[in-house]
Amino acid sequence: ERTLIAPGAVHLPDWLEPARQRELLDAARVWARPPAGLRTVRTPGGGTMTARQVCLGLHWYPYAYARTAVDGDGAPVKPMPSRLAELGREAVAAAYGAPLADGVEYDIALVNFYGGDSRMGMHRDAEERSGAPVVSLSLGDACVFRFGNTANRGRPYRDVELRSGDLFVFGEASRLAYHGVPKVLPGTGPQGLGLTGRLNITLRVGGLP
Ligand code: MD3
Ligand code: FE
Repeated sequence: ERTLIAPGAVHLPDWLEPARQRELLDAARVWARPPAGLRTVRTPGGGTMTARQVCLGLHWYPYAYARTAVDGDGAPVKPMPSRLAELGREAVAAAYGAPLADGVEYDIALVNFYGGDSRMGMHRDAEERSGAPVVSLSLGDACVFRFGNTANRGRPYRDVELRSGDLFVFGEASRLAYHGVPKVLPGTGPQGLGLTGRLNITLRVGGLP
C-alpha cells in the first residue's frame, strides 16, 4: 500500500517487517547511550522539547547542525551507520519508484523518543542544505502526524496516523512543508516490540561541509 498525501509526500504503512522493527529499536537503544547519547533538546526560548533525541552523523540543535553534542555532553557525535544510509536509499526507491540520484548519501539520522505526553509543534526542517527527501520511520506507539502546507503553521493540514513500521517520505514539493506530532496514542504499539512510547527515525542528507 502506498498513499500519496501531497505531491512528494508518500506514506507506506507497515513497510518495516517486525524483524526490522526489532533490529532498529535494539540499535536505537545502543545509540541512546552516552557518549553523545539521548538528550533533552533546549529551545532558544528557554523551553525544552518533550521528545528526547539522539543524533547520528551530525548533531542537531535548534536550529543548526554541529559535529559534537553541543547541548549534550560535548562528545563527538556517533557516525551515521552505513545500514541506515542504505535503508534511506531503499525507502526512496519504494516511495517514488525511482532511485535516489547518484552521489547522494543519507548522512544524518535524528532519532526522537516520545513518551505518552510528548508532542512536536508545527515546524519545517530547513537546516539541511540538500533538497533530498527526508525519510521517516516510526516504531512503537502510533501517533497523530499533522502534515501542513508550505506557507504557515496553520490550516490547511491533514492528520494521518503513523503506526509502528510505517515509512513516510517527504520530498519534492513537500520537503519544506510544516508538520508536527500533536498526539501520541499510548498503548497502541505492537505487543512483542517492548517499547513504551514512540520512536521516530528520520534520515536526511545534510549537504553540509
Ligand atoms: C515533512 N519528526 O524530526 S516525522 C523531525 O514523528 C520531525 O518525530 C516527526 O518532524 C516525528 O523533524 C515527524 C515526519 C517528518 C519528518 C521530516 C519532515 C515529516 C517531514 C521534513 C519535511 C517535511
Ligand atoms: Fe520535522
